[in-house]
Amino acid sequence: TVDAMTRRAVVTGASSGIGEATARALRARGWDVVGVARRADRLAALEAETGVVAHAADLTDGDAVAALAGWLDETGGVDALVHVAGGARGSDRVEAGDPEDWRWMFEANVLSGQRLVASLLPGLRRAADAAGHADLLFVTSTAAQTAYPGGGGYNAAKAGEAMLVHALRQELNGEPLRVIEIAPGMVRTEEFTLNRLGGDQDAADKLYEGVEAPLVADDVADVIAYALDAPGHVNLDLVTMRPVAQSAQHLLARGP
Ligand code: 8X3
Repeated sequence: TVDAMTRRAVVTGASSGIGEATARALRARGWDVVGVARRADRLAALEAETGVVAHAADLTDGDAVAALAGWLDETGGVDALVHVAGGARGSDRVEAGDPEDWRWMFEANVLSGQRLVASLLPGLRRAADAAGHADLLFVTSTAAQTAYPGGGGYNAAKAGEAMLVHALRQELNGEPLRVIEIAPGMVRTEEFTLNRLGGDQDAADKLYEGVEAPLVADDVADVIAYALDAPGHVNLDLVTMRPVAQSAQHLLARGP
């Protein structure tokens, strides 16, 4: 039986990186967690280890997102949507951008967020009625705030996602629904930069070279958990977080 006091979070992007770390962190703090990603094998391993319930789904598929919402409703509802899935493809100048990369980035970062809101909001509203509040948390990026050469497609997509979040918070004004944005700067995860650079490990390593302590996924997961566990009237609108060595998007201290 589901404990009526236990809150339940859906974490997207749960197969790796910040999403996986967040699923683990919430679980460790007593949340029921549903982990969503495409890679069913990785989710199954996470489920076996942590009790995070695996739900394989492709967020670019509207039917799959609607099915996720239906399944949540039938199995105890949802108190928090934690949308971490997303990412970057390519670091080309705007003039050389690959339209497929750009399309993927808008799908992954902007449209998937809209789909999740459209499908999960009714269930989140029911949870808020029962529990006092419910939450929608989005992991954007400092790339949503400051552009950089080679960032055009990702900057545009993440800024688009951030604007979706800002509009949503205003639309939900007056309802007990918190809309939270966490914007991390340089985080070293296994896959983010590797995916962006088409699997070029050397180039990925170079990006972090000499940076003494980039953020790690657990750092972001801790802040997400804090935001969700904060008293229900407290909304962390926007948390921008960077490693100390990165005092601005372009000001990165590198050691020898
Ligand atoms: C990733 C941060 O600085 O690589 O979201 O764009 S950055």
